[in-house]
Amino acid sequence: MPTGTTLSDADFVVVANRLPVDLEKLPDGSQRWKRSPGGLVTALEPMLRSREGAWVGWPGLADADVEPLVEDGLQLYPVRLSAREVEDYYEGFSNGTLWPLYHDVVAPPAFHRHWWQAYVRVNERFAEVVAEVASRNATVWIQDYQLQLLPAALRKLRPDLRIGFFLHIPFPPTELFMQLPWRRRIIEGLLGADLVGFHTPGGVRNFRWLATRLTDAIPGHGRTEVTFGGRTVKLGAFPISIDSAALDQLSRTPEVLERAKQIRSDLGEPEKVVLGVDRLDYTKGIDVRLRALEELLTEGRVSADDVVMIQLATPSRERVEHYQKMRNDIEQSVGRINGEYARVGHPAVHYLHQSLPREELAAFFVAADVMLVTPLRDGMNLVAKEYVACRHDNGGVLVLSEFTGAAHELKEAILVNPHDTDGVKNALQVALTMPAEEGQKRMRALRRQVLTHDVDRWARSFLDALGLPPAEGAAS
Ligand code: GDG
Repeated sequence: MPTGTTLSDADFVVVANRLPVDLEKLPDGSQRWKRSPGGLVTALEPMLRSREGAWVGWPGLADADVEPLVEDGLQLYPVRLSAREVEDYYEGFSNGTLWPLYHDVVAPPAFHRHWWQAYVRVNERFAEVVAEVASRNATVWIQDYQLQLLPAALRKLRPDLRIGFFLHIPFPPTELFMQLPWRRRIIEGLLGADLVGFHTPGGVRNFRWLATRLTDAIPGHGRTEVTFGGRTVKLGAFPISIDSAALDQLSRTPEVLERAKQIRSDLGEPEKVVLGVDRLDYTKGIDVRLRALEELLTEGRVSADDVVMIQLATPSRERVEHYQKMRNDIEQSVGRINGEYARVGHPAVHYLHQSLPREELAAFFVAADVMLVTPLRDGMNLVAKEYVACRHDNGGVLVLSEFTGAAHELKEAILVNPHDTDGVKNALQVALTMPAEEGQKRMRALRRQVLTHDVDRWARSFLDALGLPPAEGAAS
């Protein structure tokens, strides 16, 4: 990886569980960096570059001793995690306790004291690294549920810093949060920030209620602040988005359009293509849509001659137990549906447990007549917005779960309750038979929303609320 400039104290620091690059171990034992172009990286990269900012995070490999590095003008500071800490802090407390608890306990969260202790230890380690890296009065933007103790831990070490925190997953209903044995510590951890951001106003309300019940925080003047330890902590809803213009452009390229045609032709030119794209996660409701399709096929309301479903499921958290079980269940359903309804060369469901390049993903979006997004709970769901951004032809129908953050903004989608199988079946049938004119009207409205509310606007509005002035020379 090229190193451009030398390391120096940073005025603007992003902290996330992962760095924007992954460290990989090669078969010969050597290591190399690989870019991991997630949404967050795309969102924050221009901002970080214009401010010569730094990024602090785990490189994705246990027990890796790596020096800070400069990549393309971006300063990267790795935080070391032992194999045990990956198990207890990351797979354990983050993904075995907080993830299910914050997603409406759709899987039962496990509460283990040694997981919690590792979570505390790792959050403190992150605080030490950030305290070293940040210049005097710097702005620090902390991302997500793995680092909820970091705002307070960092403030203790560096009271001069301006600290923002953004939660990418839902902040749960108060009754559910109250199950957490370490509930007060988490809230106090977050109250270390100057601004705590959520995707939706519901998250703000839940947090505010808990802060005033579980800690000494008192309600501030507006509904969007509390006073804690003599400081004002601002709260706000900042619905995240995507780089809509870039995706719109990508979806118009001849390569993507050609590939989309090819996909339809490979599928045997079915009348309708139904698509699902998710990280393979039990919150995403992949089982919900498979069940709906299977019942529609059984009842003869849909024919496998006309309708083909593609489910792209990106591998995720494969060492966590719930994920292994869910994967088996989904693969069994796919097998059962195809066993019953496929013909040789014509599966009813195409299932890909793979991660695809962005261009390929865009081609699938362009090729799909109906996009099924049916999570039981989702902070936002960027896939829904990506589908809309790719439909420059105003084609395609989006079926979207009410329990996603995106449903607050994408009101012209066909909204469904994923717990209501009959409702999902009806919605799928409506989507498959929707007159082109109505579909286009809805898609036009959805595109207006997504193209005017992009990720840049999201980052800007959070940082404005945090009080960070635009970088010198930066476009407003
Ligand atoms: C969390 C919250 C919130 C998926 N497969 C491939 C691929 N993807 C990309 C999608 C999309 C991203 O991954 C997934 O984002 P989501 O928002 O749908 O879901 P989470 O991963 O659960 O994200 C969520 C988000 O944080 C942001 O705050 O919206 O609620 O859970 O961008 O396109 N990308 C590529 N190949 C794939 O195979 N290239």
